[in-house]
Amino acid sequence: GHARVWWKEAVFYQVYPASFKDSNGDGWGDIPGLLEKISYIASLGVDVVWLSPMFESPQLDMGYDISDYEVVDPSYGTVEDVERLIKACHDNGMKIILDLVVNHTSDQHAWFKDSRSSNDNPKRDWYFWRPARYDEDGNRLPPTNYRSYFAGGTWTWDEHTQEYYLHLYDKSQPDLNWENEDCRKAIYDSAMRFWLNKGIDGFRVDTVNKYSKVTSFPDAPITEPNTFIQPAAQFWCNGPRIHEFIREMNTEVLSKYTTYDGQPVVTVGELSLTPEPSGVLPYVSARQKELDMVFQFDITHLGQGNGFQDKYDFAPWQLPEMKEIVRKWQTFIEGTDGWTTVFNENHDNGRSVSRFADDSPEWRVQSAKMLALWLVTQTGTLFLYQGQEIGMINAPRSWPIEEYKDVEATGHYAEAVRLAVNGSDPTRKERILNGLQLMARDHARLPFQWDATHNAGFSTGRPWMRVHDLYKEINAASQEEDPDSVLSFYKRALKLRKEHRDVLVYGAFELLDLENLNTFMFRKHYQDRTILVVLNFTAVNQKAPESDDMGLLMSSYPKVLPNVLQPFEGRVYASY
Ligand code: TEU
Repeated sequence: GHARVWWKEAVFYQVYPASFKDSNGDGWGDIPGLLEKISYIASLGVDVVWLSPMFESPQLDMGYDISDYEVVDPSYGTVEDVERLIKACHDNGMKIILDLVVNHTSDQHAWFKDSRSSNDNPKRDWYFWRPARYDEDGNRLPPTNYRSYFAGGTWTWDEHTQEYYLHLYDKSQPDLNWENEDCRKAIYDSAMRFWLNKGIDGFRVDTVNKYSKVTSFPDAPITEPNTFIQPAAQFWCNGPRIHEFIREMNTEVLSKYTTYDGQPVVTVGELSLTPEPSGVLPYVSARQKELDMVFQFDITHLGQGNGFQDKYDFAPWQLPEMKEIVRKWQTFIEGTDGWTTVFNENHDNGRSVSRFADDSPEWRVQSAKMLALWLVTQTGTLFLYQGQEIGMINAPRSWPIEEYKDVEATGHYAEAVRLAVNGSDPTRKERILNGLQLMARDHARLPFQWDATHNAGFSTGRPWMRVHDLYKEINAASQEEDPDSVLSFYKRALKLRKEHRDVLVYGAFELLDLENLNTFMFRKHYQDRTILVVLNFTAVNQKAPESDDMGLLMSSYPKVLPNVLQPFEGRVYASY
């Protein structure tokens, strides 16, 4: 079996601070607001708070563009506020981790300002600068043809020093050059030790597999017609020195710190673009001393089109595909010293009820409960995203595109309009809009729905993102008092996970009935104990499975029918 460690059994709760709770009426969530809600978070049965970036930032990518790691953005509060937050979490028996965003900085970071100031500045080499190329007609071309995440290429021209710099994300997010040792040391001091010394318990590590690139930067083969920029992840993801860099970060920094209660600090890295277990395992194998665990994103890619360009071109999927994904990442750690994570929401994705089940008024509550059982019964460390516990759903489809604020959404939409207008893909605008309505990152960033008062109790001012039309129907206050609410159900489900942690957190996963398009069934095994999980992913009755000698532990319906699974019903049985 797997070694027992605190963070394997812990439930993590992600807070996206801009959208959680505003204390000063400027329409933007803040740390004092979050402090008011610490007892709410603790009451859920959560063990660790993961706080998304609150560092100084121009906010072009919502704080994932950091201009000073050691300063808290004034819109969120002060370093002292965060110190108070760390203490409040600990006083409530919870740990707290921060986001570590060190693949890139903001172009407003002092390091980048120095780097771009002259070709021979000592920090020139802290970022990737390359000369232009020229075609036969003498037109200037970027060093390579790589496509970036938010539409557009990965190189931006700098007039002043007459070179291009690399950015995998927005042009305001230049990539740091991890090849440079001084740069790595500065990262460890400023982004890591500064906060570890203040008592945080670990990090969620942003884009961790992109620190090492193929620095000769060859052109990518042309796989997408009609465009200069091409997918090129093979040259900037999981690069040649990646494991060396992460191991160094671990030995030099992380291994020297403990949590407030004297245990090893925790890391969870983001591992996009690594679809095979053989590529993921080295990052999380305990003896490698790199990361404790990673997010692998197959599950949130369900419904997304291929590659970056078509991410929002919705691709229909069926339940067996989801089952295969779950099986793959549930079982890949068997017989290894690695670990896995369980999640289906974060700040980069649409809401799970809207994407994986049914967010209509008739079924959204049942859908949220069924998805809760799906999560809490899986092996690995569980991550919940704010609002998931009250069944928050996507923004209404009737909202105009102007309500979408995210740099990725606006980039993809503008590109779709361009390709539609120039005739190369006439229906693209409608298709991408449809995809954004389902999968845009904006959906998760709507203000938290606290209660039925003005602005859902999020802010007394004008919220930076529009409040969901349904906040009077879906909010935490009304659910607190209702034993049948999604919130009350989540609390019970998290308790169930803790009580049956041997089987639910550590057990072996066995998928049943892969081909079934309507129900998702699996068993969990631990020694001689078995748990059976049965989930109806449709809005109609399904046949309940044989569960002969097993006892019902929990159902998402108040009244369980013997041979029938009701719409979106979930059930958990145990053999002990
Ligand atoms: O995202 C990293 C990333 O590359 C993707 O997994 C993610 O899906 C993103 O939405 C791109 O489509 C992280 C952060 O979670 C994200 O919010 C930031 O925009 C990004 O890094 C850049 O820092």
